[in-house]
Amino acid sequence: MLIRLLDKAFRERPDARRLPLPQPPERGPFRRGFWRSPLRGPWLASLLSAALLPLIIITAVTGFLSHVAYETELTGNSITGSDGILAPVYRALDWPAGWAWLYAVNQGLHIVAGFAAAPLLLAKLWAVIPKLWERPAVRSAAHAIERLSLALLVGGALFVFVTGVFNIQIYYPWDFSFVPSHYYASFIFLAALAFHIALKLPVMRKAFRENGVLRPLREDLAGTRAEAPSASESVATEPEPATISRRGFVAVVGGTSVGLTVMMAGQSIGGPLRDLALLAPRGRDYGSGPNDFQVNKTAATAGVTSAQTGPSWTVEVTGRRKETLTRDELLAMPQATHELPIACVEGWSTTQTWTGVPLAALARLVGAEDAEELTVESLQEAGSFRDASLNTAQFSDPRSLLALQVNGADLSLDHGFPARVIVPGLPGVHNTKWVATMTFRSA
Ligand SMILES: Nc1nc2c(c(=O)[nH]1)N[C@H]1C(S)=C(S)[C@@H](COP(=O)(O)O)O[C@H]1N2
Ligand SMILES: [Mo]
Repeated sequence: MLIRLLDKAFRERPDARRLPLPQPPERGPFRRGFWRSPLRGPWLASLLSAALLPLIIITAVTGFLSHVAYETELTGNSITGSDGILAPVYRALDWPAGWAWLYAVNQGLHIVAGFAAAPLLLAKLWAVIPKLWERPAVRSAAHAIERLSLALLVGGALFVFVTGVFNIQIYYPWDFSFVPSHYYASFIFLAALAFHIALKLPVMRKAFRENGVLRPLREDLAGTRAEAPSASESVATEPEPATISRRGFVAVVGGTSVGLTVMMAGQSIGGPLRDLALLAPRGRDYGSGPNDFQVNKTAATAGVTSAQTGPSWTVEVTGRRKETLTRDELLAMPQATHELPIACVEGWSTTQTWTGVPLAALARLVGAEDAEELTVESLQEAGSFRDASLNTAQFSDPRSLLALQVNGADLSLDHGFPARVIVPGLPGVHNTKWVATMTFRSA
């Protein structure tokens, strides 16, 4: 409606009545005849979009929830802020202190759905690529707005996907920081997507009405013909004979998506499925014995040496009082054992049996049961790992531990020896390894 009005205004302005200038013949990809695949057209684009949408919704919702769990000091933000539209959801779930496995499931879904969407997204871009080269580049005001929204849509989609994958690989060939850019780019992407859906829903309806939703999948190779060129600029005007049927194309793209789903799910679900996680960036072997499970950053990578973690190690716990405890003193306190997952933002998780001193007992030790915040610092060089910050519900949960042992053995150096934090339901990043200081603060 708005678009139609704009379009009309544009056309009715007197200076918009241009003289027909002689146009040079279009060349290369700008010539519509350059694009020859008979598969391209509104039906294929619509089918891929219909498959993409639920995956994008899952990725978006879990992404916002992950942001809630990750940034424990939420600032004013209308989606994930403490008064944001998602606030009732995580309050109802009693997240993060509630269900221990919640973040593992959330982040598993985020990464699996994101990866599953990738082949569909690339196929969709392939299906509509002639539009990128469309000439004239701008036909009307409406066309200009649509193309601008497409630039934001495609740019946003590629940006969130590429930064997400690079983050999993802990590879940062850029100068901006991942969390805010991935987060804010998703707003641009989703806004452009909402606009795109509103604009294209009629096109999709028409494509499905005219071709049937699944009917073109019944055509064999010989029966594969281009749609009517009038249906869209993406349809070839001079199609070549098909080299793959539509169902063949859909099977390859869908198969790739399912394959990625299985591989990415392997590392979140774990157990025997972990062996399928062929693309897992952290590999699939982590040594042997009770400490044989995924390591995010090794002690060597973090620059933590055995001199720092030797017999002279102590942890400094500060509240109303200050206590300095050796590892033996911690072991002499009452120990608790809980089975809890480490659920990394990268999508992998691993559930182990942890033994150590409840954080609540340490709070009591320094007279800080009523503190509002616990900040945990690592031995790791300042600045190279952010301090974990836990709220009252999180550090008072009886399952929250300063863990000393895992699966009945002492922690290995890579898993945070002499002591590390383990809390239920939070992203792995809050489970600080090689703990040096713990500070309870009141408002
Ligand atoms: N000091 C320190 N603690 C840390 C990290 C780190 O890099 N340095 N990584 C965090 C992240 S992102 C995760 S997912 C978990 C991984 O724990 P693991 O290596 O024992 O599996 O540790 C957390 N604790
Ligand atoms: Mo992590």
